[in-house]
Parts: sequence; structure tokens; C-alpha cells
Amino acid sequence: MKINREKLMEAAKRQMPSSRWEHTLRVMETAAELARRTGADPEKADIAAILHDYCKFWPEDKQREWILRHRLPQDLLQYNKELWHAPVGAEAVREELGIDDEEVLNAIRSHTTGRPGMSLLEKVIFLADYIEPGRSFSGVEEVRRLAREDLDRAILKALDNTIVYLVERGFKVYPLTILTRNDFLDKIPQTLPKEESH
Ligand code: DGI
Ligand code: FE
Ligand code: FE
Repeated sequence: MKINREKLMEAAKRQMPSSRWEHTLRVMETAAELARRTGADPEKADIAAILHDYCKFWPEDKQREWILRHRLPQDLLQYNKELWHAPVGAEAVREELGIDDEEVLNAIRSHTTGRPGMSLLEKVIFLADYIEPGRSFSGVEEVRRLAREDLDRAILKALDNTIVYLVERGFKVYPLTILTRNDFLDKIPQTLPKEESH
């Protein structure tokens, strides 16, 4: 990829406070390790990790504007604004930084909710974001352990954790998060007893 990595790092760093940039650095390291182990493209994993939270600290109004003006899913506006920075980020790095690699853009776009049919690169970025060493949410250790064996099982567990967290607090769950979980449930051989019909 003919992209100046240092320039991209400077551009991303300028968009966020230092604590979020440090998270980005840890996501870069974790993504590099996952890519090495799984055979994902290391350069693309690096660029996607650098840029994955590009818009995270943009003002809410600016993110809303991008959703309205860039043909992004309008239903996002009915859900938690924490979901917005992933699809907005993909459009923003395309327009502001000239990133045109669709695999990298997909990895940025799907890093918060996942999506059915995720590519290996998307899985690497989703998981690196979830398990980077600065994360301490409950259940993260199990996801780290699963990630050493099977990315799909690790992502399923991460999605389960996120959905349980949201339900326990009475928050809405974005439908794409549920669709992603269903997709992983369908493709992972189940060792548990089959669901009973009621
Ligand atoms: O941007 P990061 O903090 O590094 O991590 P992220 O992009 O995974 O964002 C996590 C946030 O998104 C966290 O506050 C939970 C929230 N989230 C993830 N899936 C859903 C969700 N919020 C709602 N309302 N619905 C979801 O499906
Ligand atoms: Fe994020
Ligand atoms: Fe992140």
C-alpha cells in the first residue's frame, strides 16, 4: 500500500486525546500479533488499527452530520452514539486521508458491531480492539484465551459479553450486533445441547 504510515499516525493522533492514542498503539501491537498468527495481511492490519478510532472523539454533531450526508445507515441515529465512530470513521479516512482499500475500510467500519460474513482482517481488528492489554472489562481474560485458539469463538464470546452488558443496563442493542452474533452461532459447531423449542 502506497501510504505514508507516519503521516497516518500523525493524522489519527491529532483527532484524539493521548489516552485514546495509547489505546490505538496497543490495538496496533495486538493486531500485529493476531495477524502474524492467523496469516492476515500485516500491512492492512496495521493501517486499520491506526485508523480504527479516527472519529471516536469528534463532536456528536459532527458525527451526526456525516451519518446524514454520507449515505450511512440512518438507523444508527436511533442508537447509542458510541456506535457511530466506526462507520463514520471509514468514510472520514476515505475522504480526508485518501484510504481506498475496501478491506481496510471494512475493518474500520465493522470494528464495534462486527457484521455477518466478517473477513479475517475484520476479525483481527475487532478482536485486537477488544482484547488489547489495557482492557479490563469482565470476561476479557476468557476472550484473550479463546483468541489464542479460535478467532470465531473469541468474537462470539466478546459479542455475548457486550450484549449481556447492554441488556443488564437496560440499553438498546443495535440489530447488527445481534445479526453478527447469530452468524457466528451458525458457523461454530455447537457442543452444547440443541436449543429446545417452547
Ligand atoms: O471505541 P472503543 O472504545 O475502542 O471500542 P468500540 O468501538 O468497540 O466501542 C465500544 C462501545 O460501543 C461500548 O461503549 C459499547 C458500545 N456498543 C457496542 N455494541 C453496541 C454498543 N452500544 C449499543 N447501544 N448497542 C450495541 O449493539
Ligand atoms: Fe472504536
Ligand atoms: Fe478502539
